[in-house]
Amino acid sequence: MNSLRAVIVVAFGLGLTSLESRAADGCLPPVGRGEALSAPDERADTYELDDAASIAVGNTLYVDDDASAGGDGRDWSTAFRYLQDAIAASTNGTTILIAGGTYRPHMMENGAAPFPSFQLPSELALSGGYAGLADPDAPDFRDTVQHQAILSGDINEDDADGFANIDDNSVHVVRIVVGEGGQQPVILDGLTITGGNAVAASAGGGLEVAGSSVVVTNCIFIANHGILGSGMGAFGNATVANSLFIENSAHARGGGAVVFGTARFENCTFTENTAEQLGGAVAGAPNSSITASDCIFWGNRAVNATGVDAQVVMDPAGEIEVVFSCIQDNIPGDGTVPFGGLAAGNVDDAPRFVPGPAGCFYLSQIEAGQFTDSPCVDSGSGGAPSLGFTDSTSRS
Ligand SMILES: [Ca+2]
Ligand SMILES: [Ca+2]
Ligand SMILES: [Ca+2]
Repeated sequence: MNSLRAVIVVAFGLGLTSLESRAADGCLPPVGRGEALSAPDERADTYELDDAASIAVGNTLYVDDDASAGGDGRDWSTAFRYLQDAIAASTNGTTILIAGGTYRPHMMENGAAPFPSFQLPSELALSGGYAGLADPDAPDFRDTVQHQAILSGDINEDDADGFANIDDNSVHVVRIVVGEGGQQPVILDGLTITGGNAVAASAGGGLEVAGSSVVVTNCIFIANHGILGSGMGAFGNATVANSLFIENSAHARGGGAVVFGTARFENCTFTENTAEQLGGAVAGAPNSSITASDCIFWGNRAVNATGVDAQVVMDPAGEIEVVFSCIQDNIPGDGTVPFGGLAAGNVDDAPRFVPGPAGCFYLSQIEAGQFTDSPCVDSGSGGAPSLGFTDSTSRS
C-alpha cells in the first residue's frame, strides 16, 4: 500500500516525557483485531534516500556506555565508554557505532570534554541502536527502540517535566561543524537527541547544523529547548528522513526546527512541539528553503497562530514546498491546505495516531488490525516500498 509515512523509534526511559500519559490523553485506543501494530523486527528501521550521501570508507569505532574504562574503541569488547572519546579518535570517513545507552557531551575518559557538545566535522557517521555489550553473543544486533542510543544535553541529570532544571544543559547537544576533510555530510542514524537548551545561542538545542551539511535518518528529537528551532537549527544544509520531532519547545518560532539554510524533510512526524510565536513544528527564515514530503505536522501549537502557521511557517522571503503531507490547519477536513499552489497531495484530516512499540505515532490502519484507516494511509507520494518500507507494518 502507499503510505504517508510514519516513524519508528521513541523515547523509552527518558524521564522527560510520559508516553503512556500521552497515549491516554491524545492517542486513539488500539482497537481492532488484537495487537495490530508491527513488532519491532517488522519495522523498517532503515530508510534509503534517493541521493543519500555516501561517505568515504573509513574505520569503525565502537561506543558503549557499559564498557570498561580504557577501551580503544576498535571492537565492542574494547569499546569506548564515552562518545566524546570516539569522536576525538575519529578521522575522515569514520563510522561510530553506538550501543544502547545514554551519552552526555561533557564526559570523556580523561577529564571534561573541551566542548559541552558533540561537535562533528564533515565525513563522520554516527549510527545508534546496537546491542553492544548488552548481548555479547550478538553485539551487532540493531534495534533503535530496544537499544536506544540517547545523546542527552542534561549534563547534571536533573531535568524534570516542564523543562525544569535545563539552565545547566548543553546549548547544542550535537553540532555539525565544517571540518578539514571536505564537504561530505555528517550522517546521523538511529539516535535520540534530547535535553539541548539553546536559549543562550538562539537556535538548535538538539542539533545545530552550523556549517557543512547533515543527513539525518531514523532519529528522534525530543524535549529540546531554545529561542528558535529547538530540535534542529539548520544554518547549512539538512536532509532529514524518517525521523520524529516531539515535545520540543521554542520561545519564538520553530519548536521542532528552524531553517536558515536549506532543509528537506521526508517521512518525518512533528507533533506536540510548541512555539510562543509561530511555527510550532517548523519555521523558515528569510532566504531559506524548506521542502517537506510525506510528513505529518499535527498537534503542534503556536501561541500567535491558529491556522497552518501554528504548524509550519515560512518567512515571505523564503521558499517552501510541502507536498503529500498531513497538516493541521484552521479548517480541518475541508480538503484544502493553505500552501498556495504548492500544496499538492496534502491531507488536512487528523492522522489518527495509535500506539505502537515506539509510542503513539503509528497510523490507524485496517490492515494492521484497527477498525479504521488513517486518512494518511495510501496518501504518500509513492508506494511504501519505494519509501523504504518493505515489510508489512502499520505504515505500509
Ligand atoms: Ca549500553
Ligand atoms: Ca539539567
Ligand atoms: Ca483545511
